[in-house]
Amino acid sequence: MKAAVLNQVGDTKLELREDVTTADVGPQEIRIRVKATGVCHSDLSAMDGTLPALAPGIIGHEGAGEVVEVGGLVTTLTPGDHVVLTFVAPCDDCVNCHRGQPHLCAVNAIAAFSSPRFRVGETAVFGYAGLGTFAEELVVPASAAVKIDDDVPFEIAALVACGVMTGVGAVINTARVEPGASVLVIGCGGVGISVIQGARLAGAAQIIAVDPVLDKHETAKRFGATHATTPDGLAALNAELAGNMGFDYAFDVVGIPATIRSAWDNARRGGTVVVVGAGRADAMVEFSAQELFLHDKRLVGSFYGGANVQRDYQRLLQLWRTGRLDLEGMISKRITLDEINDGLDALRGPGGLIRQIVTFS
Ligand code: CXF
Ligand code: ZN
Repeated sequence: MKAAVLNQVGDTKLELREDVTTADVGPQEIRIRVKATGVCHSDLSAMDGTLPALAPGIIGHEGAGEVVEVGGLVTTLTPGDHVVLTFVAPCDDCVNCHRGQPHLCAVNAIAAFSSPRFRVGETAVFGYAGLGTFAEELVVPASAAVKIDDDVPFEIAALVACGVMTGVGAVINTARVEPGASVLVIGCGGVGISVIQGARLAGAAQIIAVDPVLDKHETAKRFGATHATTPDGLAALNAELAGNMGFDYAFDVVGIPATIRSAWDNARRGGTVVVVGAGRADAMVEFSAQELFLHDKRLVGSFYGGANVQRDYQRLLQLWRTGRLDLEGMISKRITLDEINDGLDALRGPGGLIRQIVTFS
């Protein structure tokens, strides 16, 4: 089958190959034919070493498709089912799953680093984050797929698998923003736009979008931002809207020290700072010991929007069905797998793209 292979971490191009094969389907696994996958910033982060990934590998982690084969012990899915994938396949039997935090289950994520599920000839090829959706097919644990209704377009379903779950989940699961709140969102890519949509759903009174790219300001407003500015303009908006006291909630959706620090600085005393951006392991952020206690802020991380995928995918798609979550509007461009390197280049550039979706026939 066809897949886009990352030969080495550090490569800026993927190699399109026709001779990639998948592992056989194990008793608890399923084979998926990928129908749509988003191009997410974390795919670039896998390529450049910002986030951990093994090479050779197939990246892509925001996908939806159709079940084409199930292992002998799988009772939850059957061939023909339409599914949204998850890069955190819960094992259902670890402390995190038992305490109701399946998004923190590391069992299958760790396994993905030791059990490659693709091959090229005799060479083992890893799937990024336990998936690898830049391929026509993949084999995953059955719990990496959540069944959805057949009438949901695959490109809409794919968006839910990473960006929308991560962004909306950060607002409703992690921060639990309440009606009337003021919400600052730093970074307006696919996840940032999803945070903005989540804040709108939660009834935030003010949603302040920050991005250096001017094109993204109108986009942010289309999805619910009440104000938009460049990083340089943030201090003036803090003064105008909050009397320099800061906002109730501040979301960093970039993941670099400067933006995390800016989220902290622009949250009010007693407010909540949420780090959603996926940063480097060696990027350090400084806080003084005094400000950490004196400002009485909650500083929280949000991984995968605190997802319980069996509950939340359905919930997000219901919000889409009833017109409360705009997913169509998040698709900037449709491309084919053959065009993936152009798509990655476009995402590296400064443009206002929210999501490019790779569709498969
Ligand atoms: C990432 C987090 C690390 C694994 C891949 C997905 N989240 C969002 O893109
Ligand atoms: Zn992602």
